[in-house]
Amino acid sequence: MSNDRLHTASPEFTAKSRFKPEDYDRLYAASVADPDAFWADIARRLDWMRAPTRIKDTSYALEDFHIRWYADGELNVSVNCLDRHLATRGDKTAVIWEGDNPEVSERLSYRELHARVCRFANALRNLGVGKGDRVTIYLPMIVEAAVAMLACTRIGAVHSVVFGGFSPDSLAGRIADCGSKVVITADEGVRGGKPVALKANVDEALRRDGTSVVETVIVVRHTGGAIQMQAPRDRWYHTLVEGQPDTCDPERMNAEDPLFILYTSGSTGKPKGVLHTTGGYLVYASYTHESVFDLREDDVYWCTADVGWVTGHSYLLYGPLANGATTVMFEGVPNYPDTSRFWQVVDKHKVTLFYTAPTAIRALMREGEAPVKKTSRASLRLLGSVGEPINPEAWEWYWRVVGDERCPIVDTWWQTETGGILITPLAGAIPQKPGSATKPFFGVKPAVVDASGTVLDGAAEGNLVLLDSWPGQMRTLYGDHQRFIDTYFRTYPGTYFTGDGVRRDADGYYWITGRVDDVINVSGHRIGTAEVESALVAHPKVAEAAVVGCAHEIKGQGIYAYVTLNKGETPSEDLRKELVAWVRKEIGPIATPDFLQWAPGLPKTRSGKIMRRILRKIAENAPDQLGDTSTLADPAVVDSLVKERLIR
Ligand code: 6R9
Repeated sequence: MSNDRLHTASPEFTAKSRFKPEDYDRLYAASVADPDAFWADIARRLDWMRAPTRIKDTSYALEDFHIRWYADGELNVSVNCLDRHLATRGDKTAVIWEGDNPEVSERLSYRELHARVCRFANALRNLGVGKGDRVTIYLPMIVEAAVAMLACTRIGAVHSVVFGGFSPDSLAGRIADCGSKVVITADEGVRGGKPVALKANVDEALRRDGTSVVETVIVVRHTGGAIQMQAPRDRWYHTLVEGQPDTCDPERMNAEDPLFILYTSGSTGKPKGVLHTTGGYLVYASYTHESVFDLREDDVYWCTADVGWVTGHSYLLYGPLANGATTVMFEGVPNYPDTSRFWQVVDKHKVTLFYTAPTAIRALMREGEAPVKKTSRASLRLLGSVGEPINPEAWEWYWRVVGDERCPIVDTWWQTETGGILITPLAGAIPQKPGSATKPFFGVKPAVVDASGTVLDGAAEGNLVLLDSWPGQMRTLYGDHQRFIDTYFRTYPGTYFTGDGVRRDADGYYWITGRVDDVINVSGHRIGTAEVESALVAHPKVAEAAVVGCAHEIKGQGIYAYVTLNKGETPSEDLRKELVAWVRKEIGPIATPDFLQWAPGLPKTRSGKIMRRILRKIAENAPDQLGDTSTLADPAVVDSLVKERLIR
C-alpha cells in the first residue's frame, strides 16, 4: 500500500461486519466473471410475482444499444418495501420522522406505513391515476412524501419528485416535460423555522405554458398556513384518504416498467429526466444499501438527503424499506435551532448509521468541536459521505470528531443516472484512504480513459467511464432516448461516460476529481452552467452571461457569473443584487450566484465560442495559467477581466 493514511476498521467492527478483509477480491472477481450468475443470485433478495429467468441483457454498442435486466420478471416495489415485512416486522418502526421543530417527531411501524400507503394509493386510483401515468411530487420532508412515492409504485404510476427548493419556473418545466396529470404538494414546508410557500409555487407554476395537463393538485395540510384552494382542481389530501380501505391490490409490474423520473442538470440548458425502471433498480438499491452500510436488523439508519434528490430515493426510502430497516426522515437543517442538531437527533433516536454530504460536514467543522462534543453519539457505528469529493481534512474531522475514531467512513461515489452506489469502501473489507471512494462495488467495471478514449492501465489519471452495465443503471431520458445515447454513450463508444474526472493510484484506489463537463457541483447539488446563463440572459438588462465554477470553502464549488449588460445599462451594486435575486427566483436558491463580475466583453474565439477555460482560470485566481490565448478574437477583454476579478 502507498503511504496515504490508511484507516482499517477496528477488530470489533470487522468481527461482526458482513464483509471481511479476505472477501472483497474474491467476491468482486466472481461478480464480474459471471454477471448472470451473480445478479440472478442477488435478485432472490426480492419478492417477485414472477421470478426472472432472463438476467442481464445489455449492450453499449451503438448499433445494438439496449439495457435490460430481469426482463421477464414481475414485481411491485411497494409490496417489497411493505407487505413482505408485515409478518415478521409489522410492529418494527419503518420511518422515524423528525420535524424541523425539535419538539416534534413521529414513529411509523411497517403496518401503519402500509395502511397509509394503501389508503392513498386507493385515493389516487379513484382519481383515475393508473399504470404509466406521471405524478409530480413537490413536498417537504414529511411522511406524506414517502407515502406518496410508495403509493405511486403500488398502482404503477411513475413519480417525478421535484425538490421543494425549486422555483415555480423550474417546477413548471418538469411538470410539462413529463406531462403529469397530478401534482402532490403541501400548504407550506418549513426549514430552520421559516415557511416555504409550496402551494403558492404550484399555483404559479400551473400558470406557465405546458402545464395544462395537470388535472388535480393534492394538498397536504402541514403548517396550516393560508393558501388559495381552487375548485375543482385542488383537493385536500386528508379528505381524499378519509374512509379509504387500508388494503390495496398492488399492480403487477414488469421489471423494465418505469418506476420514476428524476430531473437532473446536464451540460446543456434543459434538465434531463433520468428514468429508472422497477426490477433492476430495486435489486441494486437494496443490495448496495445492505452491503455498503453493513446493515443489521437493529440498526437505526439516517440519510440526511432530501427526497428531491436521488440519494433520498435510493438510500432514504427504497433501499432501506426494501431491507426492512428503520429509516430516519429529517425535515430540518443542520444549524437549527443550533449547530448541534444533527448530533442531538442521533442521540434522540439512537442512530447507528449516518449518511450525509461533505458540504454539511465542512459547514459544521467551521463551528468547531464543541457543538459535536457536547453530545454522546455513542450509538453511531458507521458514517457515510456522498454528493461530491470529500477533502481529506473534512474526512479526518468526520472520523475524529463525529465518529470518535471508532466509526469507519464510506465515501460513496455514484450519480442520479447510476441509481445506486458504484464506487465505495465496504467498511469491514476495504481499508479507507481519506478522500478516496476506494474500490468498485460488486459487478461494477470502472475504467480510466484518456481524452482519445484509450483505456489506461495501472496508476493513471483521466476520465471515468464504466465498461459494462449494472442493474441500477438508468434506462433512458424521458421522452428523449437519442439524447440519452448521445450524452452518455457517444463520447467514448462502447462505454458509459460519467462526466467525472478520476485518478487511480498504485493500489487500485479511485479518487474522483470532479466534473469535467459544464456541470457545477454546489453543496453536492448539480447545477448546469447553461441553466444559470439562460436565467441571467432572460433578464431584460443582460446582454450576455457566462458561468463557471469556483472554489468555495463550504459548498465545494460556488457559482461565478460574468455578465455583460445591454448598451446603455450601467453596472451598480443594486443591479448586481437584483440579478442575483433574479437567478434565485428563476431557478431556486441553490443556484444563487456567489460571485457576479461585470464583463465589458467575454473572451471568445474568432468563431464566437466563449472560452470558458479562461474564465475558469480567472475565477480560480490563476491569471498566470490562462494557457493559449492565441485564438482569442480580442485579447484585451481578458486583461480587463483579470484586473477586475473578484477572488484574489
Ligand atoms: C449521488 C449523487 C453526481 C455527481 C457525480 C460526482 C459527484 C457524488 C461523490 C461525488 C466524489 C463522491 N459525486 N458522489 N464525487 N466523491 N463520493 O450525488 O448524484 O446529484 O447526480 O451527482 O456528484 O461529480 O458525477 P448526483
